Amino acid sequence: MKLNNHVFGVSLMAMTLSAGAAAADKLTFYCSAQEEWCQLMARSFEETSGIDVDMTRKSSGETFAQIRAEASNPKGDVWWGGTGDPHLQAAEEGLTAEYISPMRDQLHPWAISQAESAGNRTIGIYSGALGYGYNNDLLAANNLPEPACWADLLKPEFKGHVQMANPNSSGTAYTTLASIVQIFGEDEGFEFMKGLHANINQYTKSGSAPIKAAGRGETTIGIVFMHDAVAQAVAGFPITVVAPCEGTGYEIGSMSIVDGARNMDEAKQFYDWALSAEAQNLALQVNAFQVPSNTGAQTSDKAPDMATIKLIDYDFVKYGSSDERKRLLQKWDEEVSVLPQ
Ligand code: S7P
Repeated sequence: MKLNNHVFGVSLMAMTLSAGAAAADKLTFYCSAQEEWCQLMARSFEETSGIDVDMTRKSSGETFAQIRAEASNPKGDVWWGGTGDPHLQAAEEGLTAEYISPMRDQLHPWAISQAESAGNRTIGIYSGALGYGYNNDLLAANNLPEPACWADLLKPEFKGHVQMANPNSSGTAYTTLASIVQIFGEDEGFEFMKGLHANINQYTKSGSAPIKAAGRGETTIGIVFMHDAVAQAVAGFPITVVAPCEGTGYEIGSMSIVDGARNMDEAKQFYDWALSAEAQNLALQVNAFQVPSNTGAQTSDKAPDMATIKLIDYDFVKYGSSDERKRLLQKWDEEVSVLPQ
């Protein structure tokens, strides 16, 4: 498998190979799930298909920005993983291609409705609820109360104890912003984000970084998808996972084919394979505890039980629209991120 750090000499050597040699099938794969899962998907698809995969892992917002920047000369073929909102925005902006996979009838309705709302330019591959996790040892060492609600994170005693990602780069953090606005209403939601800002010790680039930091004891609380917090607990870190009492948002992790992909056939082949139960079961090998979109794929018994979490009726169409995503991010940049801490 070729990763994104190509060695120049190797490319040069390939270019000088005899002109008669047939070029190998290849796929440029943009991945926005966790690194280990991205690696496993790339390697497994290579083994299954014989197609060479060049994988780059970036957060959801960053990948969206890259695909948009490359629109006049697309370099990526398929974008797999990451929260649905930026996939929906890419669809609306015509950055991704329409495709109806023959695998579609194997999927849960929520995965198909994601496709239908985007003119079949994206599709759901997994879902997961937003929440947070805290480090039990740090909480006790700092004599802090056990948080159970979003509102608890605004308490003055949590100043400097909370970490989340930047919603511009991270799909997780954009889901947080959009969920808070949907739970509390826009005015109160932005007041919440300002209060939260006062307690934040760092905005990270990647969405799952805050709970990894909590696992290492570098922050007490990390706002993340609950499945990312479970992964840290399963790895043996002293993490408690919280489904906030007011209710919470969730993601439909998505996949899209880049419009004008250079390797369109290979992209479709990957897309069909990635919707299969067999490919989705690979998640179990890398402690990815999302709910898979193929009805025949297995959900880990450690995955947060979506049926017991108070989920809001997340408006994917509105919060995945280009205007709304841009507007909310700009408002957060101008009214929240600039405030002193
Ligand atoms: O780690 C898995 C996961 O939480 O990562 C995706 C996430 O959007 C990528 O990270 P960013 O927040 O940095 O964009 C989620 O889709 C996925 O469940």
